[in-house]
Amino acid sequence: MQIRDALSRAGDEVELFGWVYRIRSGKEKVFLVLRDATGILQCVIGSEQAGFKDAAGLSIESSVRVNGRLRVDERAPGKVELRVSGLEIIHKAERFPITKNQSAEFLLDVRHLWLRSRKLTNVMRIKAELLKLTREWFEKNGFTEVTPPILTGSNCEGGADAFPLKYFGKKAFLSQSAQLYLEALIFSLERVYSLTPSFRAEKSRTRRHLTEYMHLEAEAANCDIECNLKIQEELIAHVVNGIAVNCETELLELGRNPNKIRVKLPLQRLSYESALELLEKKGHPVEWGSDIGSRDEEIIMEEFDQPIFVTRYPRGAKAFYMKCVDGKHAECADMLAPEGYGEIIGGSEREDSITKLLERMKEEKLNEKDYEWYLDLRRYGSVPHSGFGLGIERVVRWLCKLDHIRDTTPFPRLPNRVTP
Ligand code: NSS
Repeated sequence: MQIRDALSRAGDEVELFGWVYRIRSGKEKVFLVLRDATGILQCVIGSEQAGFKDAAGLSIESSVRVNGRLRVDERAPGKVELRVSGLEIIHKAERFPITKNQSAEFLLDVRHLWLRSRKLTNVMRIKAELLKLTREWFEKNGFTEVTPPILTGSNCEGGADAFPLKYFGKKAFLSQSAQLYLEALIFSLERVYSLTPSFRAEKSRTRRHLTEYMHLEAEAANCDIECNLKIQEELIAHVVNGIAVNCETELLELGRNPNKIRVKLPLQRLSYESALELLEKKGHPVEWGSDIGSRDEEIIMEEFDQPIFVTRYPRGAKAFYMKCVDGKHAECADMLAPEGYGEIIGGSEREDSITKLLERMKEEKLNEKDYEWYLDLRRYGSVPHSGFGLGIERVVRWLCKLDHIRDTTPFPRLPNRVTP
């Protein structure tokens, strides 16, 4: 039996497996708080029991099997405790290196052990629910899941932060985005999505950049920017509102009020120019033509308690594949999360004319040869289409109200860290 079930079975005789989460021993009794994947439970062993001495000698994180009778006890966490009549020690742990108040760097060094903490356990559960709800939404809405490559010869988001690698004497990279491949796949499947790791060699040490992250991307044929934003809104509302219900316990334990994250549609839209006006008013002027940086987004989002879209950035500030409008802007939008969290989605309508695409590639000094196959997509039955990429860890950080993105993923990859 697991602990969650045991908590509602007062009066029953049960057997449980767990790790020692806390231990307090006295002359008469040993109090063991055990944890398993589902919760924590107080277990009491009296001095009259055969296992009393063994229990008193246990250490934090030892693994044990216990049996006995459950009874109501108002003072116990969960208000139920186990009166132990039998104890089997599976492994007596060495002295556990993690104690209270340790530095963030130390906790990263022992990440493989720190993953056992309540905080990270709750975060990983919320992340799993996010992935489940995401797939659920796409499957219900006619999208087919596809598996684009991670090793690539064609950069999607520009060379500066791509990880290069040796590939049998040729130049290759770790994928920054599956987008170009998803664009190829809409010509057969029309609506596709993928969930893959993306890699960014970002040297900037911010609280929202990982060098490896989970990238959820979607692409749809016959879909303009309006259709694109509608897909994003509905997806985010389904996922976030689902988490507010399905992960209530985990959110509360993380100190997050589930009602605070609920998304109400439609999301507000702010043009790039209005965003600049807001920044100017708040004493953070940004020059027209520049991208809106991390800090700027945080400042903008202090003003909102729902996610918003910032639309139509200057085309020079964005990637080559975005459709241009009015000669100046790109038909794109970033979704920013509230409470200062900033960008969680980047999306756009794609340039479907080969002539215009080639012009933009020239401007960006991209080598046509590297994108020959991609240009073919505009030669054979080109179609208006759109897509977007959502950073899974960015969304988890917002929902779990985490200070740093490193705690959204089991083994964070940061500029100064590839182990454990
Ligand atoms: O660079 S993006 O804004 N856009 C793309 O890569 C498009 N090619 C996606 C597409 O249209 N298919 O990245 C998309 C999202 C962005 O909004 C963030 O939420 C997330 O990917 N992202 C990151 N998350 C964590 N760490 C890093 N370094 C990171 N970079 C982007």
